[in-house]
Amino acid sequence: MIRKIKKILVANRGEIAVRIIRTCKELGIETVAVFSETDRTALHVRMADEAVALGGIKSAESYLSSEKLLAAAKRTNADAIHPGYGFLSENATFAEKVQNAGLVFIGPDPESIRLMGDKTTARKLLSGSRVPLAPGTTDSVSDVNEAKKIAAGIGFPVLVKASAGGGGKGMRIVHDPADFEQAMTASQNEAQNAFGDSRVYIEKYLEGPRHIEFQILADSHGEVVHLFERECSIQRRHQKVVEEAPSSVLTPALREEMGLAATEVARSCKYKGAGTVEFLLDRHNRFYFLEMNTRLQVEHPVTELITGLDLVREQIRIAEGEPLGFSQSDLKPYGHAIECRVYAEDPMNQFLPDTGKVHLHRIPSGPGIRVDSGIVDGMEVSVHFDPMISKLITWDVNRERAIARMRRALEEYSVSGVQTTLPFCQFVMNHPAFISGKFDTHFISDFFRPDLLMLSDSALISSLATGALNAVHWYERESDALKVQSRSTPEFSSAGVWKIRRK
Ligand code: MV4
Repeated sequence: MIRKIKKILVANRGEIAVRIIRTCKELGIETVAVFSETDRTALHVRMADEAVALGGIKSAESYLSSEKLLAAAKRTNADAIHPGYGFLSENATFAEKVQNAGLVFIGPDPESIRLMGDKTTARKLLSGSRVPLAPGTTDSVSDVNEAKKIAAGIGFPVLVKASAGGGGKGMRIVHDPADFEQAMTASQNEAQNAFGDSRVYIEKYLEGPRHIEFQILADSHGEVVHLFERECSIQRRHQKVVEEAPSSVLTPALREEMGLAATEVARSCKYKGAGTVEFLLDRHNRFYFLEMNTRLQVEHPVTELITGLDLVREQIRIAEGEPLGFSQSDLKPYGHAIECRVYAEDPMNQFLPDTGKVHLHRIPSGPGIRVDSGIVDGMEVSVHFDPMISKLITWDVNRERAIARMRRALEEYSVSGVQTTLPFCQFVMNHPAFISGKFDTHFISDFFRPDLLMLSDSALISSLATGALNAVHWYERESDALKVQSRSTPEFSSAGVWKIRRK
């Protein structure tokens, strides 16, 4: 069934909302932005054809409110909702509500989200298949003494993971049986707080693995393809910082084998849309399924650059019921792409988030450079949302040249007003372990110390400028407070819907 989508409500903010709006424009699809009180002047709001104020400052009262989002969609006559990533993107109940309201949810069906959202259900589903799982339980464990016996059977070290989790939340490594009980309780508590679900399960802890994930696309006619892998081993606090495609350790044979496993995972849950299958790869090139993310991911651009596809376009076409326009054998990766995430975090100070006004955001350009950002000069990075400022992606014909291009791009990049991970990205691009391709998920703890940051001239100047600007703006803010009351925002009607007049 082909159902043309004419208007999409983008239930997100920042760079991913901007990213989705861009593709919609190219496809001639109208867009509706939504925004919280503090995002009134944000880029995604300016770029959309219409914008609806959700009210509220915190996520819970804005981008996480399914009622407000559905009301906004109804009011603007949108026929589909794109959830982006984060927020409600992997919330099966939200997907269900969207469908029940007669709207298209741009993503998989609620059943697929639910199946993969529960990590034990996913493991159970795949336990009889050819997809290799990390050794461990396929059910959650509740009795501590029984769980301890199971852990001993698996062999320490083990990981206690949250059944409702993913992304490392609630996870505890246990090396010594004596620490098991405490770790399990901690994991259960963290899971209860984060997901409202205290169930945990046990896996063998694989040491020094690489995190390799496969992008898949599945249409509503049962066709599934994979778009090769992304290497995502460079992370801290389970937050990726540098990703690349392809991985420098996969042989064509291993790529094919893992790709096949990834498509099998997608088939097992009757997947539809764009999704990602995460694997761990050990030193002996054995791979294990970890989890499936049922959304578009932050790092999707590296896949776009090596395949030439627009993943948001594919998502929309699939949601319209169109068959995939290509088969696996049509897909050939070309060249190499690297993504550096630019966060408002201080690499000199344990990557603590830095909030404040981004006075100046000067982005690099030229051959093979892509910058995805939702930031405009003068925008505030607040405590309410993710502190990611942008994603800098470079492409070139091979890895060595993509790295050289990234170094050049990082030199051109400057942000003032907040500390950023830019100097850290420079550190990675110049590190022998990264350059040789011989690194794993422990890269940062193994190799990084703040005193190894070599601030380039431009980074130093930018850092000094940041300090100076902060002083000036601190002073201005004090006098600003007096003017605020008389300032109006004429571009918004009190009704909350803002129609942009074009031409
Ligand atoms: C693991 C693992 C080792 N063994 N599972 C992290 C995020 C989530 N997707 C699963 N993760 C991991 N699961 C087994 N059985 C290693 C990771 C992992 C990791 C663990 C500790 C510190 C940093 C890490 C970075 C990436 C992956």
